[in-house]
Amino acid sequence: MTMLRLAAATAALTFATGVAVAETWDMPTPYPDSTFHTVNIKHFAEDVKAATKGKLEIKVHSAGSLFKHPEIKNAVRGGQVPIGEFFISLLDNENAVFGVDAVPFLATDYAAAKKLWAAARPATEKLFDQQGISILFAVPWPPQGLYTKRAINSMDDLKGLKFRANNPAGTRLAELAGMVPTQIEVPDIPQAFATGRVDAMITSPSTGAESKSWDYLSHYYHTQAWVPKNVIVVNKRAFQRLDKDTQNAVQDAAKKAEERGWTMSMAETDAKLKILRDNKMSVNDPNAALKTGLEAIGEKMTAEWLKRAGAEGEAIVKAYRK
Ligand code: PCA
Repeated sequence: MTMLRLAAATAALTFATGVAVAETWDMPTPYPDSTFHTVNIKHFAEDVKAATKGKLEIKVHSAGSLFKHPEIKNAVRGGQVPIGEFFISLLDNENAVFGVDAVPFLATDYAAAKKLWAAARPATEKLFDQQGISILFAVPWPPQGLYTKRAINSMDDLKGLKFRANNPAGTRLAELAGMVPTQIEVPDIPQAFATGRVDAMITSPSTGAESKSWDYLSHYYHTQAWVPKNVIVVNKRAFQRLDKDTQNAVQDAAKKAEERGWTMSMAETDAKLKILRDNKMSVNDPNAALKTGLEAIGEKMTAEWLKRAGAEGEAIVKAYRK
């Protein structure tokens, strides 16, 4: 008998005798293992395993290895997997509410991001609920900055650049700045720059450092343009199938993971800016021309977002600005 058959036989036996059966949940995530989000999620999985004494094991499949990033939400929705992580603003085209944290310059630091999440969470939960999905926790990336191959002193310097986007808001920003956007996932960044498909991006110091941006880029501008989030969601039916104790263990671990994740994120900016500097990237604040130019795009995109998000969007922004 092979080990696999033996394991299957043991599981069946355990089931037959009525002793709780260990369950494994496959969890697709989009980002590499060294990303702090992935580290946090693995910690979450360990907490769940310990609290349930191994009854529920969450197996993390990082870097889009089980499902590609754009497919993860629907994989959870359809029950192909019970749990998953994705970049919430990726769904901006499905419903503008999902894109509120990627509106440039609406919320640019952690305190604002926290307020914005509190304002947007109820509407976000409602939308997911209609799809049979519940939110377990959400964790922000550090504020987003601009990476380029040469000095950018004005909005004109951006014109014509091939811009790596990671959501519809990035695509729109590129268009408004006269750049040419291409959607590229984090694990594919080094290759996309190396082959010349793109030559600029806006992302966190975390992703720039993890992607070794100094190998193909030279300048980073700390624009702190927005603080976008990843969400970790479960399929409601899969969650309801768990016994009460296991459900509680998952929810407790999720609560801890959300707190830990925000703390980890806040520590990232300084740590990863140092890595960029250590690797001879030029790290600077944007000059006045670049800053005001990007802010003008932010204002335009805020107006566009409010229009798309309608009354629901207005309520979110009102609650946020209160
Ligand atoms: N890194 C991810 C999402 C935002 C970030 O900082 C990315 O670049 O796609």
